[in-house]
Amino acid sequence: MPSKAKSQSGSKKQWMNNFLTDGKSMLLAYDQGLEHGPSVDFNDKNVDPSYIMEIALKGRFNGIVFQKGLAEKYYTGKVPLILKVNGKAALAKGEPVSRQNCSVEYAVSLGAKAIGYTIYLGSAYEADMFQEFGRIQEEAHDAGLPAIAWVYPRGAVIQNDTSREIVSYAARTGLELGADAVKIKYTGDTDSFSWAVKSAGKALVFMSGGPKAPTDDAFLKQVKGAIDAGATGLAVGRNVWQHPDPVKMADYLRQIIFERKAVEVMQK
Ligand code: FBP
Repeated sequence: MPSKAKSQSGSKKQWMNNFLTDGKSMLLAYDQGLEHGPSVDFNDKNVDPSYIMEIALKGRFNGIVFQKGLAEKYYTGKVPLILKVNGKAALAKGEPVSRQNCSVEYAVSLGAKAIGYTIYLGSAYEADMFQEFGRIQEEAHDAGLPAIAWVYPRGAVIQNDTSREIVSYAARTGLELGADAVKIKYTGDTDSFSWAVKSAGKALVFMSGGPKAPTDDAFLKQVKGAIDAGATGLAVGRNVWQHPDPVKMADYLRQIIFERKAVEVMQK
């Protein structure tokens, strides 16, 4: 009995439709409490997941990324949910590995409209994550959900995780493993990021935000560079919810992503 995922292969289904506005997208990521620890990234305000849910709504984000515990206790259903089904903490040292902690079925029961999964490309454990993602992607498609892969090159063999060569390898890995969208780091300029976008083929490309940039303009220029390179959008966390006015930052991002404005001519 072929799975639904198999019977839909080759079809024109745009899996990411729930997260797109005119083909573009802006996602809010909030799994840093697990990934980095609360004392590294959070303050009195943004340690509260309800505050982030409010930013997602007021900032008109196309989606919010939560781990299952946050989704169970804080998700209000007003912004499409991407349920991250694996994750790791920052305390253990050595080659990175991130394993499944939530089933696709349970993610669906929490209201997920997409599944998120991190793959550490280059890690000694990459094969385990490739295999696990392969199964999860098929289960997600069977449930009618897209699978978004955070593809982060990491481990002792990775010298520079933002080089053209490595970021495009991450993008291609996501495509070949069946991701409907890949979340990758910015390479630093439009030309090199264009190659990563080409390498991702029909998998949509989301730029990962990274630590808070020193100025708004510095961050907005990266976003503009990624959009000019053909990225679908941005999946951002700290540069929004660490901002003193996250809704204003979301407005700047919308002007770049949806209106294609240059940073210099934006309404501020
Ligand atoms: P940021 O915009 O805050 O960088 O969030 C994007 C993200 O992918 C999060 O989903 C995740 O928690 C974090 O980055 C992982 O960061 P790291 O590069 O330290 O693994």
